[in-house]
Amino acid sequence: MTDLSSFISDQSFKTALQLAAGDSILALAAAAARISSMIREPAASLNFAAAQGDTNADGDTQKALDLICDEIVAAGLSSASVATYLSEERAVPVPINDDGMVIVACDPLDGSSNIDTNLSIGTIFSVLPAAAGPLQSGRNQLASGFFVYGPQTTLLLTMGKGVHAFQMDSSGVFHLLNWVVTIPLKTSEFAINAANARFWHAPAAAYVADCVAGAAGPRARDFNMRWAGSLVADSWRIFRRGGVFLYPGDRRPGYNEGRLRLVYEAAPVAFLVEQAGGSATNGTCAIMDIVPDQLHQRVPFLFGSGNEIDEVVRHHS
Ligand code: FDP
Repeated sequence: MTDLSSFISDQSFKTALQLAAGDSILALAAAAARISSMIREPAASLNFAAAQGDTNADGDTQKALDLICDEIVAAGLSSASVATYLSEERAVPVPINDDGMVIVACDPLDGSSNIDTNLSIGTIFSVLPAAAGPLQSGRNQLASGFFVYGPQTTLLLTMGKGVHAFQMDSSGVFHLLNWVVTIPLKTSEFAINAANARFWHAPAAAYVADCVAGAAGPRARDFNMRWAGSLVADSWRIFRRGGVFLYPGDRRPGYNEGRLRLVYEAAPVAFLVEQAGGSATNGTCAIMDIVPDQLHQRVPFLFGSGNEIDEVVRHHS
């Protein structure tokens, strides 16, 4: 089986930027292996879920594990050609190496409200050229991916030539899976936090109403709903069997632009989604085309099977 290190060597990267991106992916994989083994330690999980009393730049309460994972990722990146680390847990960009070639943007622990429920959590990352500064369009990404710490520890990775899936073995090595990662165009499964239905704007409300109406409604078929409440878990399922994920903006205070962060959540997942043949939008614009104004800005995030995202976009136009 091909391991991640051989897989990256096999890409025959030539430019310093490509080599730096490859090194940063290996550094992230080493950090993910550490995180994965740490969260499997007995008796630790409840402490990991303890709130630290602080909030991050976006107002979320930080858990102990959020901060530990952030430290592990930042420390791991110091050995790679990384100029700057952008993290959900840090208010401002963190300089790493003066001569680093790339920026790594990261949500070190996505789905942290699931830590003490033994559901999948993960680490999301985006690798960007350092020369263009911290606020760049997702189209500039050299690589992106996410690790899932679930029943298996896995990685979905793109470097702009399709999406590749890896699974970690017991010694912390990631092995390439024999899986052509493509998101089917058609699906009958959607994911949204339906508890917010009364706050949704008309396009999301209308799309979901059509799905819920099922065979008797305008879509003329029955739909199923899944919501893990962990972006990495919901995303993995969509890469595996199709579906749509919707976190639209809504009328709750602070949720005008939804909940998910553009730079280190939506853009890296959108890069994977497009590379797997799916679509990712804020309703009117491809996520990959949005240039951030701020490091921690939120974005309505609607992605998944192409035909359904077309339908979602139709409701926005
Ligand atoms: P979490 O706050 O637990 O880290 O990234 C934010 C996120 O989880 C996503 O993983 C998840 O999709 C979403 O928030 C869940 O939001 P709701 O609790 O509003 O459903």
